[in-house]
Parts: sequence; structure tokens; C-alpha cells
Amino acid sequence: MRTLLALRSDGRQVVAIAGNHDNQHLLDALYRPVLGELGLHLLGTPKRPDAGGTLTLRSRRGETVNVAALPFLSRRYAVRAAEVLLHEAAEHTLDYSRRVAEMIQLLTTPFSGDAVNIVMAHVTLLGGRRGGGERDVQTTFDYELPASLFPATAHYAALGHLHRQQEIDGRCPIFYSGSPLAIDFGEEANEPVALVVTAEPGIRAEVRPVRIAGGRVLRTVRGTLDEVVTKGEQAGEAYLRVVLCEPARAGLGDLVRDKLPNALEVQLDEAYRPQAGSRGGDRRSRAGRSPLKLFGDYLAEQNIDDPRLSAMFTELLDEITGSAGEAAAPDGDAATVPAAVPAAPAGEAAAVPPAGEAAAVPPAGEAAAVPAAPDREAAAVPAAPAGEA
Ligand SMILES: [Mn+2]
Repeated sequence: MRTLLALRSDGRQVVAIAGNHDNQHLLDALYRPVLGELGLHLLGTPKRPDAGGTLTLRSRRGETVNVAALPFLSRRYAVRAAEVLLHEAAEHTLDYSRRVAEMIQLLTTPFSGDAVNIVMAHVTLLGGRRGGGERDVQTTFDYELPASLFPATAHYAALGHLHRQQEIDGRCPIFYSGSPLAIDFGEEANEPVALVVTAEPGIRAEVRPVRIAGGRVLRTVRGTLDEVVTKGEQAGEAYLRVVLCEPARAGLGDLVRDKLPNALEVQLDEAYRPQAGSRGGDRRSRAGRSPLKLFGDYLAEQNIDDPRLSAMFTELLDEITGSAGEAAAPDGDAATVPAAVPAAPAGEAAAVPPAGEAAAVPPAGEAAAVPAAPDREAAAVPAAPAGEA
């Protein structure tokens, strides 16, 4: 937030969109109107072009800049967003890729030859390399989109979601800036950068990475207690993940944390952990395994080989972690829950929450969360329906 305000304080236009880790409805209901008063443009959920989905801004040098902004769209929410943006009746078959492509097309329609045209989105593109800290359920193949969805009329496509800085081939310059801070230890090798993009009407944009050196780095140190303490002391300010290569004993973790106050995680090397099923009651540690991996390992342990179960689990996990704000689902949404997992035979239905649960969620004025007002001020004030506050 301080970064956004600092950027704005010099008179820059600032546009920010929600990712899958954000509470998208909270951003719309609370942060959008408040930051709007300060001149920052924030989008929690996807909006129609005339309701804030496509912004026409004036740069400090007086140029016109069009920004088509598409916040993260979960597969479940894509059905409802399609209704609002594309006036399309909800279908039971969810064609995520087609819907996102149509939304990008709609949002980029106002692009013009005398302006700088920018499209921004929180998406997974085919061929993109993972950074390590992404939530894998929202980065699986179900979410992958072709780069061709960004039009040649765009000077630049600014993407979030994959945490590694990278360029993707397409009809315009397409970049992930990557996460500015390492989010977890899977990303300690990433060099965080900010991308400074220079664009003028009619000229291809130039992209320059600028290293971000302000944050504290993450380091993994591995070895015996003496070795990790020596390495940890040499790591300076870095936050540490300590992997001990020696047998477990009582108080070992406390010893490490005592010597290395920057240690965030202390764990035993795989070779020194109790193995699953080796002795009654002993189970392999769950630490470091994602929910998808854990479920996959569980199925493997039980000798269950049924890809439908993994698909159903992914679907459920996606719903739960997609966006906390989505819990405020309208009544009609109950129908999309069972529809999303149609392949399950009756015996497996127990893995799916009963439809009644979805119906118990109070209906929220979904249409009201995406106001049709043409200007920001009007949109910001009445946008929050009481049910979502
Ligand atoms: Mn993301």
C-alpha cells in the first residue's frame, strides 16, 4: 500500500488489480472507493469497459493511455463474470479459456491508434515458467491460456500470477514482472525486479528490468547443526530455512532458533524423517507438500488410481482457495457446484459438499458489485451492496 501511495504521490496514474490471493469482493467494496478518492485505480473483480474495466488516463506528459484491466478470474467465477461482462447466460460447461479471451477482446475494444494501449491481467499463460510460490491449484493446466489472447493493438501486456520475471512470445510485448519479494523458499533463486516500460503511440514498447534490492532474501542452509549455524551466521540478514542432516532429538529445533534468530523454518532432511508406513503410527511429515501433492500421495498409498478423484479434489480446492470473497455467492450459484463435477458416480458423491451448503450462503447483489456507472466517482460510492460489507 505504501508503494502504491508513493507512486501516486508524484502524480503518476496507478492501476492495480486483484490476484487469486486477494479477497476480491473486499477490494471492490472497501479499498476501491477509498483508494479511488486518492486517485488510485483498483479493481477487485472483472468489470465492463464502461464500469472501470477499461480506463482512459492522461499521463504526466499529457499522452492518452488506455488500460484494459482483468483481475484474477477463478473458473467458478468465470460463469458469473461472463453474465455481467458478456451478457451471456450461464452454461454448465465451463470454457474458461474462451471466456477470458472474449473478456480481453471486449476490454481492449476501446484501444485506439493515438494512445498508448496497455492490457493487464492476473493469468497463467501457456509456456510460462513457475516461480515456485504460486498456489498450484490456480496454476494447473485448467487455467493455462494462449498468449494469442492479447491483441497486436496493445503496446504492452502486464501480467501477474507467475512469480518469476519473464517474457512470453505473442502479438505484442507480454511480460510477467514477477513477484517483487520472494514469497516462499521455492523462490529464493529468483531475482526480483520491477519492469520500467517506455511506450509511445505507434512505437513498440521498450522494457527495462530494474533490480529490487530492498527486501530481505530467503536462503536455505543444509547440514549438521554445526554446519547450519556457521552457514546461517554468514547469511547476514537473510531469512533462513534450515534443513538438518542429522537424526532428530529433543530440543534440536530450539537450539537452531536460539543460534539463528532469522530461521523461519527448521526441518529434518528427508533421509532423517520417519518414513510412511515403516512402523505403526509413524507417518511421513506433511511439511513442504502442497494439498494436491498430499492428496496424490494419499491416493497412491491407498493404491487408488482414478484421475477423476484428483480432478474433483482440484475443483474443490479451487473453490475454497479461489477467492475468499467468493463465499458470498448468489443463490443461482448452487447449480454450478454439482455441475462442475458431473463425472462422479453416486458412490463418490460424498467427496463433494452437499448442494445444500451452497444454498445456505446468503445471496449477494452480484450485479451491484459491478456497477454500470460511467465514471469512477459514481461507481465507487454505491458499489458496495450491504450483503457484502
Ligand atoms: Mn496469483
